[in-house]
Amino acid sequence: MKIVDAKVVVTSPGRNFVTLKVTTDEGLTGLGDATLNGRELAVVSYLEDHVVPLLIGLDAHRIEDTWQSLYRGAYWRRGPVTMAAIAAVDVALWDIKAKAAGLPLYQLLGGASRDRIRTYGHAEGRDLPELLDSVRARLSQGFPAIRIQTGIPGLTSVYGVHTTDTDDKPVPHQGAKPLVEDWDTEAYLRHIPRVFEAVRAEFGPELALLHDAHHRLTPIQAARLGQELEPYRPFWLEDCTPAENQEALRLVRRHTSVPLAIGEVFNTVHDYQTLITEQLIDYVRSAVTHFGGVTPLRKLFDFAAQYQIKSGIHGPEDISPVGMAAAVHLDLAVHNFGIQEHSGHNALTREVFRHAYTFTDGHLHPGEAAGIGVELDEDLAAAHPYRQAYLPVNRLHDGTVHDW
Ligand code: GCO
Ligand code: MG
Repeated sequence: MKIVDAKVVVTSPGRNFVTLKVTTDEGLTGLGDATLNGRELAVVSYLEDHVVPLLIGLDAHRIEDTWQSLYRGAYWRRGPVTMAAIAAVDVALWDIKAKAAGLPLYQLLGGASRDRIRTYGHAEGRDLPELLDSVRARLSQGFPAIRIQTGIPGLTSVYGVHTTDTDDKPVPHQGAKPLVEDWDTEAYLRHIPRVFEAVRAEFGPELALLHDAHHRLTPIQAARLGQELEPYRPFWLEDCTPAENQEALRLVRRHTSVPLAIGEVFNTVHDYQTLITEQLIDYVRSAVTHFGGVTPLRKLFDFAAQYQIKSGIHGPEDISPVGMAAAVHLDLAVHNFGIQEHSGHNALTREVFRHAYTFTDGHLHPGEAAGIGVELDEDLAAAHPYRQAYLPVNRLHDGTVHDW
C-alpha cells in the first residue's frame, strides 16, 4: 500500500492546530498531530518542505522503517520541531494500518489493559474561593483527580490561571508579541502549601490532587516545596525544575517523597535516561505529539516500566484531538499507565476534529472506530485559518527573564 499524497492542514478553531493527512493508493487516509504551541509554522515548513516529498511512494505499512529513516536520515536529531513532524507521520501511518486491519489502534498495540482511562482535570482560581469553586466544577464533571493552580498574592498573572472562552477553555494570547507575566518564587513557595491545606480541608483525604510548578524552581527550592506538600499527599508535583539538567533531580529526590512527574517538553528517551535508570521520577509526561509518535512513546513506556515508572501523558488544549486520540489508544494498551491529563477542547474544535473517544465520569475511552477514530472536516478547518499566537514570557520584579 503506497503513500500517494500527504498534506498539512493548519486551522485555528480557538487555537492553532497543525495536522498531517496521509493518503494511500488504496484510498485509506491517516491523520497525525504536529502542533507545537507558539512555533506552529516551523513544523509546517519542516513537513511541507522536507518530509512530505520523502513520503510519496513509500509503503504505508513500514512504520518503524519510515520513523528510523526520518530520524536518522535527517542527521540533525531530536528537538521539538523535528520530533513533532516525525510524530505526525508516525501517527498517520498507525491510523492507516489500523484502518486497513479494521481495528481500533489499541488492538494493534496489544489490546486493552484496562476498561477505561483515569484522567485529571484542571482547577484554577485567581484566589482561594475561586479555586474551590473550580474544584467543585471539576468534581461535578466526574474527574477523579484534579490539578490545582492559583493566583499568588502580589503577582498579576500566574501559570495555569487564565481568562477563558465560553467553553471554559483558555484563550491563547494572539498577536505579534508574547504577553509578559510576572514571577516571585518566594511568594509562590509561601502560598502553595496553604492552598493545598485549604483544598484538603474542604474536600477530604481521598481526592487525588496534582500541581504543576512549570519549571520555575531550583532543585533546593523544589526539595523544600516537596517537603512542605508531603502532609497533603499530592498525587504528583510536576516539572518542579527545568529538567534539562537530569542530575538536579537527585537532590530533589533525596529530600522528598512527593511523587514527581516530568517530561512534557522532552522529545526523546535520551532526555529521560538518568531520570529513569536512577528512578528519580515517578511519571513520564511526554505527549505522542512531541515525542515522535506512538512508536517511540511505546518504547519509552516499556523502558520506564522496568523501573516501576508510570505514564502521565500531557493532554493540554494545545494537543489536538488527533494527538489526544493517539494518546488514549496508548493509555488503554500499556500496562504501566498512570493517569491521563484531559483539558478537553471547545465545541468548534470538536466539530473540526470529530472524534470517537469519549469522556464519561472522569474517564476516557478511545472507542471502537477503526484507526485512531478522528475525522477532519477540511472545509470547516479552512474557514478558521491560522492566527499568530505565542506562549507568555515570564519576568521577575527586577525585569530578569525567568522560566515560564
Ligand atoms: C500542562 C502544561 C501545559 C503547557 C502547554 C504549553 O501540564 O498541561 O504545562 O499547560 O504549558 O502545553 O504549550
Ligand atoms: Mg505541565
